[in-house]
Amino acid sequence: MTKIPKTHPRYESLRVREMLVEGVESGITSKAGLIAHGRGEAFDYLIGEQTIGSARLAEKAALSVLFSAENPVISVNGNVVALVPEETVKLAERLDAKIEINLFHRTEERMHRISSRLEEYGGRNILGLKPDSEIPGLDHSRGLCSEEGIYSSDVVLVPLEDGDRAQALSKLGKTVVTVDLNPLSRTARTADITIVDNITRAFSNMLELEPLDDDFDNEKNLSEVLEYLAQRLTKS
Ligand code: PTJ
Repeated sequence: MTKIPKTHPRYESLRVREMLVEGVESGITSKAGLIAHGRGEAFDYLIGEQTIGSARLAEKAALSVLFSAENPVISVNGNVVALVPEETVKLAERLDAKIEINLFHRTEERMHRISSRLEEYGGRNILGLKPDSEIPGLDHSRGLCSEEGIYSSDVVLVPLEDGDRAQALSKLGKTVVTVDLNPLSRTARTADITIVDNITRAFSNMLELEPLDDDFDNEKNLSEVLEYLAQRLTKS
């Protein structure tokens, strides 16, 4: 991994990039994951690389639905595990949730590497390696899931997700919580709760914040994010 000097003005952003590069080199992250990250970075730049008020509210609302779920599941991919492996394991512990690996670019080798990385951080009983169920409406490998996990879950936290899966999960009657820096994405629009924050901050926050059991309106929250972005773009 390239060592980034701490004095560099873009230290944090470059450090996170290097985590993704390491993810690709160790067979965890797909090459397409780098492009997905670039899109996220652009939106992060626009929101000022900080957790904005609307995101904090969504994080608290997400904690509330996840804490009260019967069978909460955190669905992870190669980007999530490159960026927040430790936080994912800790969050699953905090929420008493299962972790399931679901890959867009699924290979058995990546599945095992991702599972091993989570185990290095104390993750246990990682689901998804031996899928025994399918999410209807998705083509074969993207639809694969675990009966014990996603299929029977009531609330799914699916960060950095593609729109098709978020929609299919929603159609299956799941409460969908996502983390997505793009407030305009199909996933962001489909989810019941969308956290517009970098996953590196969102998961850390969710380990600290207390749940807020209030009526959460995702559409209103996303409008507030867009309003915030518009103000930043027009104010300078
Ligand atoms: O590991 P795989 O094979 O399952 O592939 C995973 C990727 C991420 C490549 C795949 O799911 C994909 O192509 O995703 P998309 O459709 O590009 O969507 C990813 C979304 O996550 C985009 O809207 C990005 O803006 C957003 N995003 C990227 N990085 C971050 C992020 N959101 C929060 N934090 C980030 N660090």
